[in-house]
Amino acid sequence: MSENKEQTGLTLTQHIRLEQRAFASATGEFSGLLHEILVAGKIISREINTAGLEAELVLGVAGTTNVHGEEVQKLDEYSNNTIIQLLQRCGHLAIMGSEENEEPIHIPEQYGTGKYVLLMDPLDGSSNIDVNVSIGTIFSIYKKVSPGEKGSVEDLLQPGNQQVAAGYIIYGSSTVFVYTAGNGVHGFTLDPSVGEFLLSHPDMKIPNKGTIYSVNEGNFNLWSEGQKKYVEYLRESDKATGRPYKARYIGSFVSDFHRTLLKGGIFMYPADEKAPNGKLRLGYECAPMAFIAEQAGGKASTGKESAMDIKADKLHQRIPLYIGSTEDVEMAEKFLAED
Ligand code: P6P
Repeated sequence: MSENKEQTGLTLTQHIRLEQRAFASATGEFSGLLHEILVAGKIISREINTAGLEAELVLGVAGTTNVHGEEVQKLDEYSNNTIIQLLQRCGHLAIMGSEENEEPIHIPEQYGTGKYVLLMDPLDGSSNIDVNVSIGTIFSIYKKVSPGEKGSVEDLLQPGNQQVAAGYIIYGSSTVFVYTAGNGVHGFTLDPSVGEFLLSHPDMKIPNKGTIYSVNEGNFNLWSEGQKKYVEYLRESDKATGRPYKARYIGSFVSDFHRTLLKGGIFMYPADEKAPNGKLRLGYECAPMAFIAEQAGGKASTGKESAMDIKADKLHQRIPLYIGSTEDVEMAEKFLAED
């Protein structure tokens, strides 16, 4: 669908329908699937935005830990359950994978299955909930590739370059839904007074080069020599290349990525001595954001190869991640090639 500025204010539902017509066999399944995700986003947004008022109900930890040994926050569970319940019933999915569930999530018989599969991080950055830092939902959609009606884990281990759509919902000063269906990246801001996501960021593009770097420098001593040299390079003064870069790190991937998408620069979660594959998960964090970054004219890499070409061996596989402006990611790869 060709973008024009007059479409600002277009609803997300209308945009999805136009996208589907422009690229997919117009079966309505794709629109129906994305519609359920936007409904989940509205419900989670409402819950998060009242969290402060009902602190004893929704803030704080749920007293359990997830597959990664991380404390599960009550809003984590709420978000995960909301998306699972809505998406299982939509009839367009054959199987789901979630950060909060060790095993794949199958679709109960009574709902029927469809030709898509979904991977999600229901509430990324949830350790920031109690300090009112923006957090987000990340999703990735593939076509089912396994034989038969029911999906299998194989459907959830496809390389990112097979995605048909990906997006995130950032719950911050406003709730913004950003997605791509392979035809550019588009952002929609929730107008709570009418309960609609309205087009606010048509055809988003990452600047080819930025002046911001985003990484947890607390891990500096655990990094490879190439990683250390790259960050030291960014800190040097050189007007011609816009250095020293500004350091910005929120510690909430969706927020750090959203800023990188809008302003350019680079976000990194490198491998280190503690985490030889980095921290972020390929299926529901790195691959969807890589799809968005590439569709916005940017790049996503493990530091050695495109993050979009990696085929996962297991559902919760981690990879090192360098994502953002193409020139910045390529500069990082040059330094890492020295390792
Ligand atoms: P660190 C949040 O817990 C998260 O999964 C991402 O949202 C974020 O980018 C990363 O971890 C932060 O990790 O080690 O810097 O605290």
